[in-house]
Amino acid sequence: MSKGRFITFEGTEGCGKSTQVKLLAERLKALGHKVRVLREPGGTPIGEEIRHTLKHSQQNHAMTAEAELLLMNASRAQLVREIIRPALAAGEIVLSDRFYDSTTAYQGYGRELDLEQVKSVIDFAVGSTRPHLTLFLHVPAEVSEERLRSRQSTLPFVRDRIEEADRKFFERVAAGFAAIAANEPERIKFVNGAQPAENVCVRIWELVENILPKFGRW
Ligand code: Z5A
Repeated sequence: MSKGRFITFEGTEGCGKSTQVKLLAERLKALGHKVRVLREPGGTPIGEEIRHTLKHSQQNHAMTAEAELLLMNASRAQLVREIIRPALAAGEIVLSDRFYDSTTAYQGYGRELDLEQVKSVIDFAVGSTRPHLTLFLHVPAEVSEERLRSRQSTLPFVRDRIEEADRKFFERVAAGFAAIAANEPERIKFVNGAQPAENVCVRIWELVENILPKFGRW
């Protein structure tokens, strides 16, 4: 087993993942841990190009669900081998803003691809590299919509193909996350993301502390 720890953050858009990844990284670094912060899709030069193709490229309008599934996992296969495995082997704590549960939720439940085929593609991309802990930040749809509205009002508009999906798609994604979390209660911990960010951070710390290696006893 590798010496490091791998923690992933999951949930619907605007659930507060990026905010909590940042807060947790700061806390871990202050305690002397070496921390690696990643996001998906992306996280490597190749992955960031794939991210652009998936989200913002002017040429992506005709993308099929199958191509989307494979591109998400091409980015992931690169990230696992280029960054995650070496970082874990070196004893780092790797925090990723999304990982393969997002594929199951978005491409499996959301795009309604066959869940067994989705699982096969994920297994091929990640092999034995699995999170030690996954924090599933749950927020009601109205909360997430309100947060995204207020963030958008402060930023210039950037087209995002995935956000162009209809409301039913995002409802299936949210239901998918709930089903995924219920299936794997040992790994995936439910966190109420609708609370103030400081409270969410306290709950996350309680869960993370349990899986941290004690210094000198790796
Ligand atoms: N995707 C996929 O389809 N398949 C896959 O396998 C993978 C991904 C890996 C990535 O988009 C897209 O790719 C995503 C899923 C899909 N698509 N969609 N739609 P992204 O990386 O651009 O964005 P995101 O992952 O969806 O996250 P986000 O929208 O940036 O939200 P967040 O990171 O969860 O939240 P945040 O940025 O921390 O917070 C959002 C706002 O709320 C912000 O203004 C905060 O200041 C505020 N906030 C945060 N926490 C709180 C609390 N507790 N109270 C009040 N306000 C808060």
